[in-house]
Amino acid sequence: MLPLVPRPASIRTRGGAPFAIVPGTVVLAPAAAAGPAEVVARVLGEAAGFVVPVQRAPDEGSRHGAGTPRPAVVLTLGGEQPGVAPDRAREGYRLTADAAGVHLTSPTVDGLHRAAATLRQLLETRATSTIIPDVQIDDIPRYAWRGLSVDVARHFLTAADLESVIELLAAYKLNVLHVHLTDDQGWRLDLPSRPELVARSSAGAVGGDPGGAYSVADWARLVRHAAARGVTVVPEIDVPGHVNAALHAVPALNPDGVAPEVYQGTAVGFSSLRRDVPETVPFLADVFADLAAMTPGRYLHLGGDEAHHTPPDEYVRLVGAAVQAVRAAGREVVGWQEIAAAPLPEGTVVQLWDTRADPAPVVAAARAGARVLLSPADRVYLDMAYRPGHPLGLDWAGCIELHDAYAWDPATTVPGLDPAAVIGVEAAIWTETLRTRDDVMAMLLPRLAAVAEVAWSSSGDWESFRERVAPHAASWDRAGLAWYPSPQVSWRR
Ligand code: TNX
Repeated sequence: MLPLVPRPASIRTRGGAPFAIVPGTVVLAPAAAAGPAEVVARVLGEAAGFVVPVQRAPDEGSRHGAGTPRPAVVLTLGGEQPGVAPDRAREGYRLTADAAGVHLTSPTVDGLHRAAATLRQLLETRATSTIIPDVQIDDIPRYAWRGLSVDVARHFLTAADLESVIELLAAYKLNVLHVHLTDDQGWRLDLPSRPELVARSSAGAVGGDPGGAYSVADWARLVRHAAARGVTVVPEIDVPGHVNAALHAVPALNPDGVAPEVYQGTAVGFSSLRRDVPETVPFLADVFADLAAMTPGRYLHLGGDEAHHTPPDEYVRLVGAAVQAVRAAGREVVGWQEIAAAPLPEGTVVQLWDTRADPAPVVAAARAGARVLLSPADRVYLDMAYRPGHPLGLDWAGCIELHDAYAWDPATTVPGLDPAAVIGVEAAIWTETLRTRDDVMAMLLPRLAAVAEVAWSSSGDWESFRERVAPHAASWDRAGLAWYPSPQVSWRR
């Protein structure tokens, strides 16, 4: 059994001679696939201990021509799969290896990134790091949206920390990094139109810990880093609740013009924007316009959760104003499940999280044309402790061991929800109790690998997963990533 996570749709091992990386091995790719080709070359080079260069592929169709006698890993764009939904087919890929060469084929660059992730696991989780077995892998994701939401507001993570999170996402074929940039405790992204937000509200964090924020240049680098691995960044500005940092930085957002103190606790639901304050709507327009200008991609996330101090009618009007700001910036809306109470444009992504709440409004929103992103807290809130007494994490949604994160089916988890409305699965990690990169990694690993398989693979098999994931510990160790040695797996390091 090849130790691949998430499990590919089809693996045929053929028992012939393997491909060996030797001095002289090259990566061949057309110019359009230079991104994944660089990733593949780096992975091969690290496994082999010498530099593997990238060369521009000769014209399509002539790749076995006289000009390429050297052992090669060849990337090709093509191989459309007719009859498969385009949002899934675009990331499908084929990987074949034999003694003569390795071929990665996908209709898109993103799909070549997924193929590269498979190739990387074939090298890093097996005993001989320079040999690829004689194999044909045909693979396609179950869901188009496979993400992780990271809270950098309660505790700050540096851009370098987030870059290592992006590496991890790419390694497990996750394609969305959702960044929860603002909350009561801090505002973490500098916006050119509103410099006072970061100037006044980024220094602190929960418990009086040091804060921080991303500059415009940091953010641009982060977005590029993600794109170079086939990962899309979805930034979240959380309104109309979770806004104490904004109210602190911008006194005019307060009805009496008086800014509240900075907040370093962990309560939720006490702050709110106000529709009758004249500054509110221009503020929403500015922040979402800046966010759109700074971030490529289709979506902006406007939060919308836990606005316990916003009267229901005002909540609907404020979410409406935020939706308008996102649309005016040319983007589509993502919001936490509470936004289902407001009228939403067709195609809005509603992110379900609160497994204690009645899902009926989300089911109704889906019937009216919304798509649903599944983040059920009792399965994928990776800030929940692994077990009672675990030194990190919360437990309001229960403890989540590796098996709990793995053993659920997105198609049946919400009663009454049309499975066709599910756009995907997103894990989340909130940082009230997590202060460092190691804290975050030790909560993500190994559970993020389990969620990745739920989101990518069409059927679950726990016994197979626990065997396949075991040797991944060795690559986490080599990469210097903290992880939790769940007793549910016989780890191999
Ligand atoms: C709920 S999930 C929250 C966050 C907390 C988290 C802690 C959501 C949309 N809101 O504000 O950080 O629980 O697990």
